[in-house]
Amino acid sequence: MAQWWHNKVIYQVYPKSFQDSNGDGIGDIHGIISKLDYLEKLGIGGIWLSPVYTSPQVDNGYDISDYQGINPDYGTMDDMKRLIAEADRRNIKIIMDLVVNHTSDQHAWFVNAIQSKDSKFRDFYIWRDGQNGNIPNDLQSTFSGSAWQFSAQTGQYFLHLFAKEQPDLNWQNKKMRNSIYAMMNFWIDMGIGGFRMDVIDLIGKEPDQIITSNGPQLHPYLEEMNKATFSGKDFLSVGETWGATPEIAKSYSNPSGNELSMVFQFEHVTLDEIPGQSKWHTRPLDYAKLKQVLAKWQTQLYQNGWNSLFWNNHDLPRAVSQFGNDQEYRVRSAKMLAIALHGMQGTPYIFQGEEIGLTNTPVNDISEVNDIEARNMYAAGILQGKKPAELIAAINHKSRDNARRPIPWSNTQNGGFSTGKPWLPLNPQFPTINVAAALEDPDSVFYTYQKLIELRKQNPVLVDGKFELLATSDDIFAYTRTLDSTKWLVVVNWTGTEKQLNLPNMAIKQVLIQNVAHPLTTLTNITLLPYEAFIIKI
Ligand code: TEU
Ligand code: CA
Repeated sequence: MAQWWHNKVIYQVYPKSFQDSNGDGIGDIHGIISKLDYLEKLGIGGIWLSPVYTSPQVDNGYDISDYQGINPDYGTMDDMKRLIAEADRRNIKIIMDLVVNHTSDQHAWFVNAIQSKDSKFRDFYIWRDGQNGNIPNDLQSTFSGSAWQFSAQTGQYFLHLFAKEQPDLNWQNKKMRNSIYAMMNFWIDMGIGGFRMDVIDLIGKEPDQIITSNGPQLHPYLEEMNKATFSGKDFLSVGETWGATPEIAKSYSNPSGNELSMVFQFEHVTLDEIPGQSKWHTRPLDYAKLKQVLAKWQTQLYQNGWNSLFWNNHDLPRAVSQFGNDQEYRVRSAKMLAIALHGMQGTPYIFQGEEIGLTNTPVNDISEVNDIEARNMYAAGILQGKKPAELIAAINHKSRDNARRPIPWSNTQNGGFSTGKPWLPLNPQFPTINVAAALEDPDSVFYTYQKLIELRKQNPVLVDGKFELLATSDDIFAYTRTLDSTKWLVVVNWTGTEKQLNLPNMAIKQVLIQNVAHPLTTLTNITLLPYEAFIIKI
């Protein structure tokens, strides 16, 4: 069955860094509303809104203390209702971030649960006795160190797979699950268009068996959630699932639709990480492997599931810095990445700033680093005797702050993000890389995204066409999409050097989009320019 997100593109807003409306240096809901016309111009069909709920902001809102309240820094519930209505008027749906693997330690449930073993919310969280006066077991937190935190009030430990201020909810408790479903229905009834489900593949965990992702109860819980909340509604659900394989992704997103609409898988964005080590230990990207992974997901989910397509988000380095060239070929390689991704089957996601080719922002010192994940890694590294320079290099390469710098809207003070002091300084390149400059330049990255979004709306071949990888040298990614008698060809040179393309002879019927002015008359034995990319009808 065709769903609205099949031919639409979703745009991720990280509220803290999008647009500040009152000069406190923090982005807010009014700010988002003021930019809806811009997003409408881009052509998107939905906004994935990173958390705006009440939160002490230990992890920028991924630590929620009230699921039915709005963080005062961002606005009020009335502002939120207005955002939903104003977006709706522009045919844009709001997709809320749903963080239900854990809450904040300031959530009323946890504040009560930590007091006593008899608290009626005790079992909403995961408590264990120590082993011989030590932690219960070796489970590690994603943000460094043990996943167990001792609580003096009762002499037990609680589980936190992220920061110690983010205690994990106990999904084995049916009352807890029902409270979550009631909260979800509160938002669904308010008229939102979907949920992006934070680390949803962890909810079936079995901590005593050291099982975190893909636990035995994961799919039963999701089926139960689906029935209790969005089932039968025109509602997008996208799971964040670091542990998904294509097989697992099919069970989440198969067309019978009793779990989720789609999931985010991370295989293609973690290829630069050395297997078995943390994300900070990297190796050069292998382009042959990259296209093999992309092709595998395209082929395996065809008619059996639905892909999410993305290069970056608020947890990852910026796309053009990670996969393209953020210097000489910034604009061309950013367009190349857009074309490579938006030609494929699935729902594309754009992370704020990606549409203007925004780059990473290197730092020199840990004092410039905000993110808890990077700060904890640095502290742990120093304790282990690692050199600051080595740790800072890793941070510049992979830290989440790269994505979280405020959006430069113009070349004016603070890039037009705020009249006050931004909570995190802007990328110093804002005088040249900014939204106003992109809108003025008909050759900017923005208009490539705008055109790709429009092509998807207008052409069913981009939505339903079968994907086929073509044989080329490793540095070239070439594939076709075929629907009935329509066939489109996507060709991408991943690299910053010229490459020979040698495809079998085929007639070029129409050039749909390209990122360099390169007249194309044949595809046999031609030279692709650095980062050249195009889509043509054949
Ligand atoms: O991310 C899940 C997650 O595992 C990340 O912490 C990831 O390992 C890391 O950031 C990779 O760089 C989600 C949210 O997207 C993230 O922002 C939250 O910090 C995390 O969950 C906890 O809620
Ligand atoms: Ca503000």
